[in-house]
Amino acid sequence: MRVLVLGADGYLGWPTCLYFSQRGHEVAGVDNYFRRNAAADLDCESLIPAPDLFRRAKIWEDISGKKIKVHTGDITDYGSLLSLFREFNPDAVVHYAEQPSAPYSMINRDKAAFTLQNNLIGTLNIIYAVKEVNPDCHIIKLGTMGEYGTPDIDIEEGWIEIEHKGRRDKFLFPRQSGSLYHTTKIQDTDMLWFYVRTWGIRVTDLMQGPVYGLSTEETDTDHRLMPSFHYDEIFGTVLNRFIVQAVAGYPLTVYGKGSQTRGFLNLKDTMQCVYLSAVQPAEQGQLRVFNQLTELFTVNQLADKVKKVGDRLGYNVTVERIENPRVEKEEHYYNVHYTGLLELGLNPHYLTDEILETFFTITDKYKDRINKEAFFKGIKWK
Ligand code: USQ
Repeated sequence: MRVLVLGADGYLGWPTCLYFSQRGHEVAGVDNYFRRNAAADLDCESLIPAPDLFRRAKIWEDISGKKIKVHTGDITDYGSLLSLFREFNPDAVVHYAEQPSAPYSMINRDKAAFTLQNNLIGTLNIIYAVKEVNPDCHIIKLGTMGEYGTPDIDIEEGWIEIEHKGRRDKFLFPRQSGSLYHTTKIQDTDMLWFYVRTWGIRVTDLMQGPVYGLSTEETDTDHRLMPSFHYDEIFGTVLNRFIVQAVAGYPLTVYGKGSQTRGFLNLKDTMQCVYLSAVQPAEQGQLRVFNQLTELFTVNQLADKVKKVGDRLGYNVTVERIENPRVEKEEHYYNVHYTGLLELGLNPHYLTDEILETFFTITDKYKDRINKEAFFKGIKWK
């Protein structure tokens, strides 16, 4: 397959390029370096000093003999996206090229507007490029479990059958997110569904929970191939933050009561999920939705696990419950269905003490780069 990865410089994008390349596919990656630049502006740079895409592609070629074509480009610029599609003619496009942070989208109006513009126009441009160049191209879109919010009923895998006044129909599962960023993901899903119905394109929308981890088979081959990794309040996800906080001797920042439950997955499993979706594509005229997670945890459970393993390794981990800067339910029902990816062949890496230990060991190598100021700036939802 020819696979185009949009957002190739990111935490998920770069390991995805390697994963497909290692398995014999032709890969092209594009990034506009938004996150690198935003992180530099906001003083919250990646823990791991990742070389730029051109240098990383060269390192990968030297190690594996495999070529990844890389481009610097912004997918909100339709002209350049279209030329890329024409030149590479992908069979599948993996779309990570979004502003991915809930706190970033809540900083102020400008950042909210940027998030809307970047995420929605980017998605629209991909849809148009697919239609114009190859309507058979499979769009694999990173959505988020946060689209559903925390409803008081079971969360189905994308769709729900509703019986109303004696008649039945199938709809997208109701969505009610908790940030402007997550709202743009709902809008993406709606837009994709519109064009699936109207133009018959093929789309897989992956409702992913927070990802953790630092290693994949390919990134482990050389430290210069490791992904960018954020632990700050804006771009870091909760478990990644907790590990770095523990290594730095900073109290784990549990927001509010800490009973918020989310569906988590290992970085290695994100790779599997995206790959399995690509090699077993959606049909034309199908919006296929998977809930992409392997386990449910509350924030408190994660803090307990990190404390237990961290203490055993000699870190003396402390936990602090701080006032929740977000508006979210801290105690809620959460029962999610997530069998679709398992049926495609996902073989999960669950969060064991051993996995946490390895995570501590890798993080510790970079502890001199930890900027404690980045752990908590207090970006409030209101
Ligand atoms: N949390 C804490 N302490 C922290 C950081 C977070 O208690 O220091 C809590 C949050 O309040 C929230 C939960 O942990 O209840 C998850 O927060 P998060 O920052 O790990 O994840 P979130 O902001 O929801 O966003 C992340 C990714 C986003 C992805 C999403 C999946 O940044 O791109 O879409 O995870 S999900 O959460 O399922 O929507």
